[in-house]
Amino acid sequence: KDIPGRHSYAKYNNWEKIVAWTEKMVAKHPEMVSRIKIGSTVEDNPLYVLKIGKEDKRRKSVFMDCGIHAREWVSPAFCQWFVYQATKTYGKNKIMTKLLDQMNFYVLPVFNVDGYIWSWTKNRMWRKNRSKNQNSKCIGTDLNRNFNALWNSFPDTNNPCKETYRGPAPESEKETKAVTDFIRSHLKSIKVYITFHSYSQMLLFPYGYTSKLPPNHKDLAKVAKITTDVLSTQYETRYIYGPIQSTIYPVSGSSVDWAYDLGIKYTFAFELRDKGKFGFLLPESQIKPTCKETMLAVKFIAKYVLKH
Ligand code: ING
Ligand code: ZN
Repeated sequence: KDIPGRHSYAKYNNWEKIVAWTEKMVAKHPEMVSRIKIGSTVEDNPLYVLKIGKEDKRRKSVFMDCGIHAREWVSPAFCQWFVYQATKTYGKNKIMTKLLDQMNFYVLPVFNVDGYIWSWTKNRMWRKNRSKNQNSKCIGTDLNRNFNALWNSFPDTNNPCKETYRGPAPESEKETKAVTDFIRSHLKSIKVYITFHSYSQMLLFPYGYTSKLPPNHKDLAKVAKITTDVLSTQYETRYIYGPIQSTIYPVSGSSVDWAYDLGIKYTFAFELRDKGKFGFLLPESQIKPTCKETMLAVKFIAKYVLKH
């Protein structure tokens, strides 16, 4: 299972391996998995979403993205694990079977493909995408500041040399535009949006751009509480949860706030392991444990929304 040079769920896989893996998943489960090219990146790499579930337009669906920030490698690892486990346990695990019988999952395993490649080849700590900026030598936009959610309201994001540069306009980046177009065109079915970051062990929900609480705050807080409890049942990993602004920091232009304001009532961001000991450089030995506990959490959220 863990052969050197091959794709492995217990290892970090480079972009080339992830692409080959998407093909393999479709070939292995043609009745359940399909690959949709939702756009391409600045450097002309494809943006692939894997759709898991059976064809049915009326279904509810969950949209998940991983790897919006290049260096957060455990995040794409989770998206791969999710697809693998979903297909493997369908028909065996009661909850997964029920979920896939009634919902579709759209999984974008790597959102920021160019940045991910850069973090593998040139700079392990790269965060942004790789687009050129006018009148600046600095490269890249922070895709999680590039969404149309009170975009540019915090002044620290308008310097192209900063890690949190918001880009020249909302959805200025090809990657952001591909994802927002896809979500808008599937909005009828998408009931849950989840984005995966690392690290900090937090479960975050709107808002980041204001200290105001969203209309269904109580419900979100309840779901988040149970979700973090469920997550901790696997290895006793502790997560904190709460609105982005008061739990982590004020952020404008984030994907979670954008998806929420678009009308998706359940939008969450996971900050996966750890709490800073290894940070972005989470050892490969922690990939599987991280994925297993996170899987429980995601299944709970999906199950909850299916019922409500
Ligand atoms: N943290 C996130 C960031 O973009 C976050 C925190 C998540 C903010 C979701 C807003 C919405 O700053 C990391 N580590 O990237
Ligand atoms: Zn991040």
